[in-house]
Amino acid sequence: MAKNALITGITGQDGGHLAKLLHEKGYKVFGIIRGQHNPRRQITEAEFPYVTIIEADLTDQSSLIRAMEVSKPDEVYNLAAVSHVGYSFKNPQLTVDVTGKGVLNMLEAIRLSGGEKSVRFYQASTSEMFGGLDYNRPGKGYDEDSLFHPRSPYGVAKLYGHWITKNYRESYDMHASCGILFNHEGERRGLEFVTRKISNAVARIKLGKQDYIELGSLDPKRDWGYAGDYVEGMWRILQQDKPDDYVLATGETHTIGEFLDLAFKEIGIDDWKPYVKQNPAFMRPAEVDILLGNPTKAEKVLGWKRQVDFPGLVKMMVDHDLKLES
Ligand code: F7E
Repeated sequence: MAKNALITGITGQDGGHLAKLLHEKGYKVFGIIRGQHNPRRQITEAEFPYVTIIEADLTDQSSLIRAMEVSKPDEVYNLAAVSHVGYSFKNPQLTVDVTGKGVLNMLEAIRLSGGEKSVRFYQASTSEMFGGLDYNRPGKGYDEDSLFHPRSPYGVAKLYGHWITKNYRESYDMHASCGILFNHEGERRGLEFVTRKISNAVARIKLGKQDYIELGSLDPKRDWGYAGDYVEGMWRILQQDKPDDYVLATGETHTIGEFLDLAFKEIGIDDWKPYVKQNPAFMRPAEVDILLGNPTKAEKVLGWKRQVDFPGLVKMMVDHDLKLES
C-alpha cells in the first residue's frame, strides 16, 4: 500500500526536493500552503502536479487537525518556518509563533487526530542552534551531543522546536525525530540567502544585467551541502525503527569569500573585489562566525553521505543561474 506523506513548507527549497523524492518512492504527497493569495501556490501546483495542496497554517491549530484528517499521513515532515536568520531579528515574535510554537501545534494536531502511535514525525532542526562561539566549538565539528547556544530569534525558536519534539518522543512514545541540518543550498534556494544571491548576481554580471553585488560580512564560515542530498537524509531518518536525532553535514567549512572565489571563476573572473560592495544592511545584530558539522552518526546509522561537494555545488548553482538569466 502506498504511504501518505504530509509536508509543511511545501513551497520552500526543501519542500520541493522532498516532494519529488517521496513521489518517486511511491508516496502520495500532501503539502500545506498558507495565506489567502500565496503566489507560490501556482508555481508549486505547476511544478508538482502530484502534490495535493491543503490550505492550513502552522499558527492555526484547527487547520492542522483538518490537514491531518484530509491527508491521513504515515509520515509528517515539518519543514515550514520563518527561516531567514536576518529576517527573524526584524520579526522575532512571528518567528517564535511559526518556527517555535508551530512545531508544538503540529505535534498536538497529530495527537488530537489520533496519530500519536502510528504517525512518524520529522522536525527540521538546524545548525543555527549551535551558535559557533569559541567556548563551545568542538574540534571535529558539532555533533548530536554538542552544546547549544543559538544566536538569533530563529535559532532560539528552532531550539524550542527541537526540544518539544524530543519531549513528545519521551512523553508519548511518538516516533518523532529531528534532523539537525547544516546549510544546504542549490538551484531551488531563495535569492535572499547568500549562496543563491551570489550565484544569481554572478550570472547577471556575466550577462551584463548587473554591475556588482552588495553583501554583509564575508568572513563567516558555513558547512554548505546540496539540498537534494539532505532530503534523502530526512527520509532515511523516518525509516529507522527507533526515533532519534541526527546531524546532516558535509564535515567541511568554507568562508563566503571562498564561495565568491569559485563562483566568479566560473565566469572567468579571478579577482572579484571590484564587483563586491559591503553593505551594513546585510549584517546581523549577532553573527554565527563558524559552523562545521560532524555527520559520523548519520553516515554510520543511516548510511547517508553527501554526494555533491563544495566546488560541485557552486558550479551547479552558477550554471543554473546562467541558464535562468539568459
Ligand atoms: O547566511 C552572511 C550571513 O542567510 C549565511 C538558513 O537556511 O542555514 C541558513 O542560515 C552567512 C551568514 O544562511 C549576506 O551573515 C553576508 O553569516 O545564507 P544565509 P544562514 O544564516 O547560515 C541555516 C542552517 C538555517 O537553518 C537557516 O534557515 O552569510 N551574509 N552577506 C549574508 N547573508 C545573506 N542572507 N545575505 C547577504 O547579503
